[in-house]
Amino acid sequence: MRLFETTDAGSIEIQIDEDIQARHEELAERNRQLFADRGIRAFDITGSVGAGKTSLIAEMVQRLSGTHGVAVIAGDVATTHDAERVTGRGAKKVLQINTGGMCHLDAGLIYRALGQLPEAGLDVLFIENVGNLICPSFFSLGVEARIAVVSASEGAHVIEKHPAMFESADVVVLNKIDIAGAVHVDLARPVADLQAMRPGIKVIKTNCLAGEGVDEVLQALRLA
Ligand SMILES: Nc1nc2c(ncn2[C@@H]2O[C@H](COP(=O)(O)OP(=O)(O)OP(=O)(O)O)[C@@H](O)[C@H]2O)c(=O)[nH]1
Ligand SMILES: [Mg+2]
Repeated sequence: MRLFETTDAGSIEIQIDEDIQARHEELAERNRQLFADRGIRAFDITGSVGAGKTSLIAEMVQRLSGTHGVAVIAGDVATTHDAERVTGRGAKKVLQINTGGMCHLDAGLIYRALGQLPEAGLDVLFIENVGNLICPSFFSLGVEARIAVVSASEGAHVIEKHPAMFESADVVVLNKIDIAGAVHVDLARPVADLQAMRPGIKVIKTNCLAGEGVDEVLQALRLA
């Protein structure tokens, strides 16, 4: 966004983008400090609508709940469906944020939700961002790592069409490998695009319905 102020001497551009971005970074830093103080390792799980974010989180929570104090914050425009799907997997707390229309979570929203988490006994927090590959990539939440989930049914060119998301990811999960053939997608293409964009980035193929590859995701996050 660009904002101009008109004076007798002409128009002056006010650097509103930079100011807003700097404010978001400050809020993210406050979260980062809070996570560090409370010994919580937090992860931002992003990806398109229906990519498999909730399915992956539910599988990870199930595997970790015996050894870790896990909490989940699920972000969606509306409904509590995702929080309900994760409930019963062993998390100590599951919260749902409804953005009411906003296409991403931000550090301020997360900070407010953190006030609802137990003060003690948590060491892992999974944050499911709102489903899309655009807005969430521009907002840091103050987490340790971002996991971008992309599914085979999003097509072979999804990586190159959404560079900001994949440039900001620390781990990429390529989900729904079981249906790649049915939707005529050769997974070699997104994998090659990722390696060209981010040489050496960890890319893990999963079938979250069957739980395949989930242990590898946990290893990549140094949770197993
Ligand atoms: N075939 C197949 N289906 C999957 C897989 N993972 C998830 N699904 C299905 O895909 C649909 C969407 O999965 P979700 O986990 O809800 O996806 P999401 O990214 O959380 O979706 P939003 O929160 O709406 O953005 C559900 O019907 C899942 O059962 C997979 O690996 N293979
Ligand atoms: Mg979901």
